[in-house]
Amino acid sequence: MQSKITALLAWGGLLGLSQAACPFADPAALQRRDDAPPADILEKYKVDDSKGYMSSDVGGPIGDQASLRAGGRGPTLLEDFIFRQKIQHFDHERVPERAVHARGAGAHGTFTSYADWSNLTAASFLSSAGKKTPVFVRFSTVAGSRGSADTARDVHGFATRFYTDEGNFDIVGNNIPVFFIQDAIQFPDLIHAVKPRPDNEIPQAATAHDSAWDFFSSQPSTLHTLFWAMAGNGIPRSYRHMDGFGIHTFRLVKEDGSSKLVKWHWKTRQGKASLVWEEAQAVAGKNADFHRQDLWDAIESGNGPEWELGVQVVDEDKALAFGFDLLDPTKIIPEELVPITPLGLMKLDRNPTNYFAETEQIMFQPGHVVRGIDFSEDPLLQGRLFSYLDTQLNRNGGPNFEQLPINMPRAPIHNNNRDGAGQTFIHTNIYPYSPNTLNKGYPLQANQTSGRGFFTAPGRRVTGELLRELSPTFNDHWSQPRLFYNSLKPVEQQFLINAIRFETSHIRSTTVKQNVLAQLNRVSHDVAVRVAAALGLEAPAPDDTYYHDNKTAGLSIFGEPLPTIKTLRVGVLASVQKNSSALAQAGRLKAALEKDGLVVTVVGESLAEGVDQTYSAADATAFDAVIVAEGAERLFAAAAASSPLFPAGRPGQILLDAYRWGKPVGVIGKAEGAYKSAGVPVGGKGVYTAAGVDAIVKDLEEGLKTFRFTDRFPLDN
Ligand code: HDE
Repeated sequence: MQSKITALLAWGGLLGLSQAACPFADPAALQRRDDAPPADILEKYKVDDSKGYMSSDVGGPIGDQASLRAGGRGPTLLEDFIFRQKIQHFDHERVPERAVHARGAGAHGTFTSYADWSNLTAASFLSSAGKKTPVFVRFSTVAGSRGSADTARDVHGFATRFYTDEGNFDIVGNNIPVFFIQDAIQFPDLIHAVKPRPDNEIPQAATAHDSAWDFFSSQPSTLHTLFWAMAGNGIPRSYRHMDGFGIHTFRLVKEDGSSKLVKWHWKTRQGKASLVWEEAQAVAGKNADFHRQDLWDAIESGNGPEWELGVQVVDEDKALAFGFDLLDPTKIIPEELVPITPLGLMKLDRNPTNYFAETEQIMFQPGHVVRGIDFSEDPLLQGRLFSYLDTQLNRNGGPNFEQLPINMPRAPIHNNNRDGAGQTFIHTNIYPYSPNTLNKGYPLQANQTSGRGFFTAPGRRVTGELLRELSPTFNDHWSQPRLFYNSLKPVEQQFLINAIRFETSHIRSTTVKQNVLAQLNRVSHDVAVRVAAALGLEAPAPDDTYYHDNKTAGLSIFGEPLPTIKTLRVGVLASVQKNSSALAQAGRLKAALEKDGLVVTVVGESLAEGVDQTYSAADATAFDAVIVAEGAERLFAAAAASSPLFPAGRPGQILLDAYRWGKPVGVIGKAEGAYKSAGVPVGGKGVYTAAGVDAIVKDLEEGLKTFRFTDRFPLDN
C-alpha cells in the first residue's frame, strides 16, 4: 500500500501540472498588475522523466511496448486505448513549419541596460543602468525548409524576444540591414520566386534558379539586399559572428509623449566573420547543423555570445533629410551620418531544454511592442504587423499560442479574451466584458497616464489621399547597392562577383540573364562587365544615372581582425601509428591552445588515447585553422594514401582545403615536405612553419585573429 502511494505521488510530480506548479495558481494575483508571475515560467513546465512508472496522458500507469490483440497472432483491438493514444499523439507531433525562416536555432540569455534611457524612451527594460531582462533569440535562414543545411547562402533571421516586466517586446530582425521589397503586399511574390520550383521542388534553400533572378531583375528594390547576401553576409561563419538589424524605422517614445525615429542594431562582440563559398558548400554536405552546433557548443562551454544593442536616432522631421526616405526599408543610414548610440548588452548563456517546446514554438511578432516603443509607417512593417499574428494562428491552430510557456510574458495578463482551443487559463471573472460595473470596472483601461499603458506617439500624423502606389521618395534602388559595393575591399568585391556568377550561371532564360545584367549595370558597370564575362554575354553600355564614388565604413567583413579568438576551432593532425611523439606534441599543443579558449581536435588514424577524431571523419570544414604535428607529414606522402583506415589522401586534403579556404595553417618540424605533398605553397601569409609548440602557438593565434588570408584568392585582374 505504502509503495502505491509513493508511486502516485511520483506521477503527480512527473506531469508537472500540480496546483503549485501553475504560474497563475493564485487568482487574486490576476487582479493586481504589480504582482508579477514567477520570473522563470519555463521551470514550472519542465517534466522530469527520471523516476516513476510510465503513465497514459490521463495519468494511469501503463506499459506501452505491445498492443492489445485477440490471441498471440490476432488483430489489434479497437479498445486498445494505450495504442490509440500513443499513435494518435505521434500522428499529430508536427505543427506547420514556418513559411519562411523554417530552419533555425535558438538560445536563452539576458539583456542588461547600460543606463537609464528615459531621455529616449519610456520602455521599462531600458529604465536603469544594470537592469536585466530575460531574452530568447532565434537565428535562422529564410528560404530553406526545416531540414535544410545551415550554410545555404541566404539572409539570416535574428529574432529577439525580451521578456520585459511590462510585457514581451520582439525585435524580429535579420543579419542584413535592408530588405528586398518595400511593400508587404509583394512578400508572397518574393517568396514564391525564391522558393523551389513548384513542379519538382528543386532547388532546396537556394536562389540559384530562374524564378529568383527573374523576380530580382524585374523588381530592382531587391538589389541592395541581394548585394549584401551575395557578399560574406549571406554565408556567416556562425550565428555568433554576425550583426543584427531591426531594418525598419521604429519610434522611441518618452514619458512626455515626444518621439524620435530609430533603427535597431545588434553589433556582435565576437567580430564579424564569414565562410567562403566553396567552403560553405562543402560544410552543407559535411555538417548540415554547422551553425546550430556552433551556437550550442559555445554556450555549453561557457562562452555564450554577446551583442551590443544600439540605435540610430533621428528627429521626427528628418525622415527625408538624408536623400532617401527613412520609411523605405531598402536603405541604410550610413553610420557617418548618424552614429549608433549603444543601449545595452545581450549575452546568450543557456541552451533550450527542448527544441520543439522552445525554439519551434516561440512565435515572434513585430507587433509585440512595449510602452515606449512605437511603429513607423514603413509599408513593409505595416504589413508584417498583420502577417505574423496570422501565421501564428495557422501554426498553432488557435488563438491561445501566447499561453505556451515560451511565449508567455513575465507580466500578468488581464483581459476579456476567452476560450478557444488549448485554453489553459481558468478565468474566475464571470463578467468578461468592458465596460462593466459588476466586476468594479476591472480590468481597468490603461493609457499613457493610468496603468503605464501603451500610447501611440503623438508625433505621428497621418493624412493623405487613398492610393495604391508607393511614394516617389522610394524610387532610387541603385545608389545604395553601389555604396555597399564601393565600401568593400577588392577581394570582397571579387567574392560578391563570384557569388553572382555562381547564381546567374544556373539561369536558363537568356531574357532573365540580360535583365540581370541591365540592373547590375545601373549599380556598377564593373560588376555588369565581370558577370557578363562568365555568362558569355555582352554587358550593356554604362548606365551612369546612379553612379557615385561614396563609401561608408564598417561594411567590410574580411580584413577586420577579430576581437576574440575564443571558441574558434583548431585541428591538429597527428600520426598515431608512425610517430607516437607526434601525439604527445599534439597533446601539448592542445593544452596550450585550450588555455587561450580555443577548441582543439587532435586527429589521428584511429581513436587511440589522445586522439579526438579520425582521418576517416575529420574535415577542414570543422576547423578554423589546421596544424600538423611533428612527424605527421609522412601521412601526406603518397604511400600513406593507401591506409586502410581513411580515404585516400585525407590528411593532406584537410591541410590543402584549409589553405584554399584562406585559413591559417602550420606545420611543426620538417614543414617543406609536408606542405609539398599536400600541395600547399610554402611561405605565404598565414602559412607557418615552426620548430616546436611554443613558436606555433603565437603565430597561429595571430593568424586566427586575421581569420582568413584573402590574398590566397585570385582577383579578376
Ligand atoms: Fe518575416 N516572416 N516577413 N521578415 N521574419 C516570418 O513569421 C513576413 C521580414 C523575419 O525565428 C513568418 O513566425 C512578411 C523582414 C524573421 O521565428 C511570416 C514580410 C524581416 C522571421 C513572415 C516579412 C523579417 C520571420 C514566418 C514582408 C527583417 C523568423 C513564420 C512584409 C526585419 C522569426 C513566422 C523566428 C518570419 C512574414 C519580411 C524577419 C510568414 C509578410 C523585413 C527573423 O509571418
